[in-house]
Amino acid sequence: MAFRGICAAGLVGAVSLAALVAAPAAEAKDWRGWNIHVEDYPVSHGMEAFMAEVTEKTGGEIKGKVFHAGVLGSQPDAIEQTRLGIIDFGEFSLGPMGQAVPEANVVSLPFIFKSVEQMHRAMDGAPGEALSAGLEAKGLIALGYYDAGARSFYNSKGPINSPADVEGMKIRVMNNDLFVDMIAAMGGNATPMAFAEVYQSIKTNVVDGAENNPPSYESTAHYEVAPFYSISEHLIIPEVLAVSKKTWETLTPEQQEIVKVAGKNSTMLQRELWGAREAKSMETVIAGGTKVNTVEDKAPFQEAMKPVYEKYLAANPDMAGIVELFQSFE
Ligand code: BDP
Repeated sequence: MAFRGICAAGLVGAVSLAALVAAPAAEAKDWRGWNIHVEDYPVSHGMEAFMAEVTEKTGGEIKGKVFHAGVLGSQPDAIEQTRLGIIDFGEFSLGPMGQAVPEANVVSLPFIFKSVEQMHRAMDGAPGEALSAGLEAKGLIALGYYDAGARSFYNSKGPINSPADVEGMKIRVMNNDLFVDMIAAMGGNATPMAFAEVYQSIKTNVVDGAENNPPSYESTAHYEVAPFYSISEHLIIPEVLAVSKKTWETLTPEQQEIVKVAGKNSTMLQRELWGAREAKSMETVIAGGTKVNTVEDKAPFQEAMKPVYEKYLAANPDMAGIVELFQSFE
């Protein structure tokens, strides 16, 4: 009892001393940022630039660290933790986001965008605003939409040229029922799986392949175990740099403005870096032995996706307007 009393007294002493030393300055914020990618990746450079600008412009009131390579957990878990404010910010694919934010699923519909350029215009315009509103309703403040190019199929068996080539294949997909339906519509078997497990799963034939953009195919070394890359570009899924609404609400209006501007600047930087990395990644995988083929006729793939759209709209009739908004955006 006496011992505890001394400890308690010591603690009180330490606390009041700290309070005196820290005196008038506001408590500095120390943010944790989630990132799934390795340090040398366009997303990672964008996030580092964002954090550096926020720290500089707030005069150190907001500091933080970006945790790369998914060390803070898988993407679906990180989305939840950011919504709860356990993680302060992150850069997420809108693919797995669809499970939490219904609006996000619109950009996971195969072939919803006509091109990456159209995707950028849409995300910077009214469709992007509709999406940001959906994200905010689920506890995430969107600061900018990063580029993730287009996703294509790759596997260990052979080139894919038509949906029939996917038939019977085991394909890893991101965690979202829509992608399971997408593979099923071609007669394949989809396995939702964490990004970190894909390399080993292809290597040990748990799955035959997966699908992703060239930088992710290259940076994860998936090309070593799945050397057939077939340019199908069936998904163009933007990504979002987002701050937890819980964290956002602790900021002063001035700090919020700084964070917003830094988010926009980092988005421009990331999009610039993306194009160069895509080209470099293609060179790397080809030098590493990847056989690349381009799907000449995408129409059969688009045709095969009709039931995916129908099922999605039947289950989410309230999303019809936003699907139309994205499709009609020039
Ligand atoms: C990459 C995305 C990343 C996803 C990953 C995946 O940038 O957010 O986690 O694909 O397939 O292109 O899981």
